Amino acid sequence: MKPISLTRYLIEEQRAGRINADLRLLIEVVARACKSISHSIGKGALGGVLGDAGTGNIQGEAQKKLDVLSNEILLEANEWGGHLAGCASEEMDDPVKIPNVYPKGNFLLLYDPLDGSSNIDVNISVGTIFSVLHCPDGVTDPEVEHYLQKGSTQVAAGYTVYGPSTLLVLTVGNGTHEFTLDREMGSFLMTERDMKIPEDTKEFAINMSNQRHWEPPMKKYIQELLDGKTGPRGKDFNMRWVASMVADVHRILTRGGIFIYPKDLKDPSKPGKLRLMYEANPMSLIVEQAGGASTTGLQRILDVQPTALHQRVPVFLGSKNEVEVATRYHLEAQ
Ligand code: AHM
Ligand code: MG
Repeated sequence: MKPISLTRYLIEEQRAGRINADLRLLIEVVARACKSISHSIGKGALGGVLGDAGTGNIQGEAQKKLDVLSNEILLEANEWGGHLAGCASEEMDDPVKIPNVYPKGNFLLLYDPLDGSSNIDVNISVGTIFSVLHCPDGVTDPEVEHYLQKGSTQVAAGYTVYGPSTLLVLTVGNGTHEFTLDREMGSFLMTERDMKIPEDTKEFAINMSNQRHWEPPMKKYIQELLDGKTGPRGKDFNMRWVASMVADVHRILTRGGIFIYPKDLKDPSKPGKLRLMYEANPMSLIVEQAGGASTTGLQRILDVQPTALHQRVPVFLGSKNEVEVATRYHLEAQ
């Protein structure tokens, strides 16, 4: 049977009353922008888009040309559609207001335009992550405080992977579904409905080079996995680390695993590397909708009350039973 298109999926969700026309349009526009990003990335060195932009973002990270380009593509695609009240990005210090020449809608869009950007220049998968929130009632010019909503209030979340094929994984709160870009047709087609993360796993993803900086519960947890058959699980574990969260999370959605980016003591001022609002929250909704779990090591990520737009959090997500053990060790050490 021919797979259904993203457009048809969204229309069916609208008919079922799970999304409204504005949210459908918003997701279509984000998907269209991601196609354009995919196209630019696909050109590689021939498109003159590789390398550093020579600028930095609010987090002091050097921006790649493709970070800047992807951010612009998403901004331009979304600002005139009439479905957004505002948007915020990893690459911009402050949220962007919708220019007064365009109508405003009721949604807030947050995104990491190009996640895993250290991988761009070496031709390894990267992606876009996005989160959609309601703009609070009566607010027409949203400020930072209006974006600081718990992840559990997200109305949609998704990511793309620009890899051997371009994928879009999406949830509107009714399961997690995968769409693959048909490059000839130019449309996303559903290639997996209701993705499910196995509860148990034999695979973990973590940057092991930080091991000496970890806190004791983190060291204890990973040591158990490394002990393999002679450890408490009685089985050997495999390790994978792409260093693109989109690719690591996609592997976990496909065949299970636990992904961890913990707090470490290398830079005690940082409570983790990944950003809550446009990395951890959307990925957590996607993972929970696929039957997995996601915590900071101490609490469910979707329950964290954000205090800043670019706030960082530790992230433990994936196969439920392993996330539970790692979280228990951290809670016991409190
Ligand atoms: P980015 O948004 O600046 O690309 O950073 C986030 C990325 C994640 O995709 C990935 O999981 C992590 O950083 C890799 O970090 P490290 O290089 O420390 O292994
Ligand atoms: Mg990122």
